[in-house]
Amino acid sequence: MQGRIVALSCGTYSIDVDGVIFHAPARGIFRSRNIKPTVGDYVEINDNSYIIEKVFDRVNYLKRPPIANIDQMLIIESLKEPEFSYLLAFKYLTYANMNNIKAKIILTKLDKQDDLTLIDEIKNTYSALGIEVYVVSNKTKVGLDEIRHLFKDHITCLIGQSGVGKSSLINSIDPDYERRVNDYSKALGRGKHQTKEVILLPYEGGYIADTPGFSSLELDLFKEDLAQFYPGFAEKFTNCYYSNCLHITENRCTVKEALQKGEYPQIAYDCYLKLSEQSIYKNKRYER
Ligand SMILES: Nc1nc2c(ncn2[C@@H]2O[C@H](COP(=O)(O)OP(=O)(O)OP(=O)(O)O)[C@@H](O)[C@H]2O)c(=O)[nH]1
Ligand SMILES: [Mg+2]
Ligand SMILES: [Zn+2]
Repeated sequence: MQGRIVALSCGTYSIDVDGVIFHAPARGIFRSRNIKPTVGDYVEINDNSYIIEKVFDRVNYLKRPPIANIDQMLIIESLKEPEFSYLLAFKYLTYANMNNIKAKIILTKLDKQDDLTLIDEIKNTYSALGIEVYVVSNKTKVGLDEIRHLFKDHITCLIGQSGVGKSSLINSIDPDYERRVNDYSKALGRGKHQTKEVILLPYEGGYIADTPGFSSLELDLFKEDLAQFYPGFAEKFTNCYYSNCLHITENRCTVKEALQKGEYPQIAYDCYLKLSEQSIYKNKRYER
């Protein structure tokens, strides 16, 4: 029989076969072939031994958080505790583009943020790049009705640092899930890493993946990947004069031309410069 891995705990996989959950280990052979069945994988289970025998080809695979076959990423950022970070949002968006996954942004903790100009600025910046931004409060429940439709028939991965309210968001849209949540620690300046494992929860004909939060430092992107996959760069990149253009010091760069004409948001470009500066070259040949 065939099904989808929805959880992995202590070496045992939970597999959803037409709505019934089976628990199964993986065949030892996978390790030697360097295949590690992952949450999201579509697999074949032996009807007698209940062991996972085959992992079907993946549409995509993320190393961080470990998950396969998702068709949308919802980037979760809180407006306060922790503060909204453009850098992090742009990093996640680049990561989504690299993996050919559509992404949208959900801002949480609206109840904690009085600065509506910040929300407008965030919305304007991303709408100029064709990226949708939704604003919710898991406390007052404002904005939740506007996001429910996003999940229908999709396999959605929630991604964002610890404490932003990923698990809270799942509880808000379906209180039956009772996902455990933990306080944001003001002393530590971050969440307390409540969610430890990736899990797929069935919702509206699809699944929502709750995932452990991780910080910006734990997601490494190379300079070349940023230059190619940064939001809004894809179409322009191919038209730059240099095929390995980093859109920084080069002449005849279509990204910089768009920026000068006001067609590319300055905030986005400033974050690009910072992210590029923080990252290293994939190809040593280009080091200058
Ligand atoms: N005021 C307010 N608090 C919220 C909101 N959303 C989440 N929280 C609180 O933020 C804290 C962290 O929420 P979690 O849902 O555990 O965050 P998470 O993103 O799942 O964190 P990890 O599992 O550690 O990655 C909890 O104390 C929640 O009650 C919101 O919209 N408003
Ligand atoms: Mg969580
Ligand atoms: Zn360029």
